[in-house]
Amino acid sequence: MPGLFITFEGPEGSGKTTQVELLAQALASREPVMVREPGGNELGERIREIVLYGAMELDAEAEMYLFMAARKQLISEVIAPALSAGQIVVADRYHDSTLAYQGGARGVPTTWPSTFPRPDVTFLLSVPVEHGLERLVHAGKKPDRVESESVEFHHRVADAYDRLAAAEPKRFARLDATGSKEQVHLAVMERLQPLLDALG
Ligand code: Z5A
Repeated sequence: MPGLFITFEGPEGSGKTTQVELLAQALASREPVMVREPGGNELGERIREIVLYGAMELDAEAEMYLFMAARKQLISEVIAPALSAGQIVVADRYHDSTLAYQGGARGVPTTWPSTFPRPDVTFLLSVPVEHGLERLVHAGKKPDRVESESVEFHHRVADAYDRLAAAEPKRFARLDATGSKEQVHLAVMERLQPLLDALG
């Protein structure tokens, strides 16, 4: 697909939302389309309520399908049309989150559906698990259902991300996210510059 598809991934508190916001400012003149998962449209926001804040016990595979259903709707409504029109799309989490959380950490068999566009570049923001969780405590964020999982769970997520990045070194840019927000942003822009130049 034409356009440029950029995704941000990483464990809790790795700074994805912060970097997405800095990138949105840097790319403002190109009017990028910004999305977050789960969410970004009506179905996604409703599923977000169920998977992150619902009180019901969710089967792990059912949880995976809910995340993926929200994603497919977002792809159809927003991501695919924007990429076809040559726009830049920036996503705060995408299918690698399902591969890392539901696949790597919960052990559900996962695949990449052929109808889900592959990102041109995926930034994996890497911070030690405990460091990321501490950031969220300091920020006063109330933990959701997934964030409330054990530290071991979050280590399995981080390990799964590392395996995904190692398997696709061309797509993934693994960045040390323990530096300042500005340092990480500079590294993001450095990696993106050739792709932005090619886009014109
Ligand atoms: N999930 C899933 O299981 N399967 C899926 O397919 C999908 C998602 C799509 C979404 O939660 C949850 O859904 C997520 C995975 C699961 N849950 N868990 N666990 P969310 O949307 O509510 O939040 P999140 O995506 O997990 O984001 P986060 O971890 O809460 O935060 P973040 O976006 O990585 O970080 P941040 O908000 O930019 O920064 C956190 C704090 O750190 C904040 O105070 C910043 O000011 C500070 N910060 C950021 N960068 C820095 C640097 N460089 N230095 C110092 N401080 C910093």
